[in-house]
Amino acid sequence: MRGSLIVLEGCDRVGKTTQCVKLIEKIAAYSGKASLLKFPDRSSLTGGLIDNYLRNKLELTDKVVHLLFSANRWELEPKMKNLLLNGTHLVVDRYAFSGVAYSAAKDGMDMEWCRSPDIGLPRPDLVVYLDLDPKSAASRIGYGEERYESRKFQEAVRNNFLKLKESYWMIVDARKSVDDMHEEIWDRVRKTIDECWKEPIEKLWC
Ligand code: DGP
Repeated sequence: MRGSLIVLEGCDRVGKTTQCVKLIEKIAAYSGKASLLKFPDRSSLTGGLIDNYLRNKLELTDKVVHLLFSANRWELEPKMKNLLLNGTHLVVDRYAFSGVAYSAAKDGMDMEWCRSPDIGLPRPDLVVYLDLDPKSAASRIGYGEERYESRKFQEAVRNNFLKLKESYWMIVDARKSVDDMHEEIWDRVRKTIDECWKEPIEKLWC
């Protein structure tokens, strides 16, 4: 039985990482093998460049940085596939949807162009999108430390995310308490785990 691929998405400071940690514990207790991945993976070669870019220590053109983020995901594609085929459930903190939503929020960046380098990555069985008004997110601890954390930019990112919504997405109101959100997410994730092993891993945007 293959594992399920669960992706958490959303703008900055909406609480994705907290939900990922709670979810991974729950999945591990429910069905054994579970792994948490995070994009960008700042530990790889491309991840080091991305980290410097996000902390405003390196300037790169928009198209170059977009392709770097995508390469950062492709670097982990063989590992993701192996884990899924070995029956490990994956919880992924950000994925190709962030790639499109953030890059296409920049002037002169076309959404279809932004989508193309990630075509063919493993398609998630479920995308959990945490939705929060950027005004509320801006009041959360640590906001504004990195490159993309400005209200206007986050508004554009949020609009883009909502354009990317597909049948395998669930939208969660991130104004709810951590525990209420977790319960809502877990209910859907459990159903996904129970169902998706019957289907092959699909390819994203193919
Ligand atoms: P995080 O480590 O989750 O705070 O993400 C770092 C920042 O990078 C965050 O502002 C979202 C942004 N980001 C994540 N993935 C991508 C991507 O593929 N492309 C672009 N342009 N930005 C991304």
